[in-house]
Amino acid sequence: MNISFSRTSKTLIAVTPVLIWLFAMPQTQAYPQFQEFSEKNSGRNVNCAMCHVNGDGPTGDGKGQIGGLTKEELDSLMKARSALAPGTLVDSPILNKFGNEIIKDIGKRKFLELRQNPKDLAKALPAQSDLDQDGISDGQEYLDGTDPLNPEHGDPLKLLMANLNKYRLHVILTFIAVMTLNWGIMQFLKGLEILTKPRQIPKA
Ligand SMILES: [Ca+2]
Repeated sequence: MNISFSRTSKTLIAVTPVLIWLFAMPQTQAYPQFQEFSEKNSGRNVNCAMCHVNGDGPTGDGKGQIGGLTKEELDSLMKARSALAPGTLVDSPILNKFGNEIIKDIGKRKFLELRQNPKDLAKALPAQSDLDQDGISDGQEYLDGTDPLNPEHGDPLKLLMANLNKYRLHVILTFIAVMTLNWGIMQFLKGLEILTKPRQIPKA
């Protein structure tokens, strides 16, 4: 009996720190609905890096993953998770700039509601928000499955149209210059033709 009690006590002593750690550690909260929707809607490969620091998501002990966070970062994480209403500046260490912006713009409560209808996340984000300034809104990049933090990454046609719009004055001036040059060359060739054309000597 004594031996059994002793073994039980030793086991409890051994597992207690692990249990304390498990309860003290923030639980991983992953929301794959959004990544799955973006990937399916766009036909592009979308991984967790669209919103998270780590492309493998928040689980693990790597950079930007819960197991590797410092005490200060854990405090920031808990603060970010309590930002239920929109308008709160959050700096979650497991989220990238886009992920933090989503929570700031719509709040954690709304974000959790949108799990039922992840398509509506695009409409919930501010239409003018374009974090990478490539001319394609964050919400549209979410629908397109492109990186909202990389100005080189976007739907090719939309990037072209955005750049044409952005540099329209340059495009117009270049067009005028090309047309003017073309006109000048045509006039030069006409003049050359006149000069080189054999003269018609009138018959006496
Ligand atoms: Ca963009």
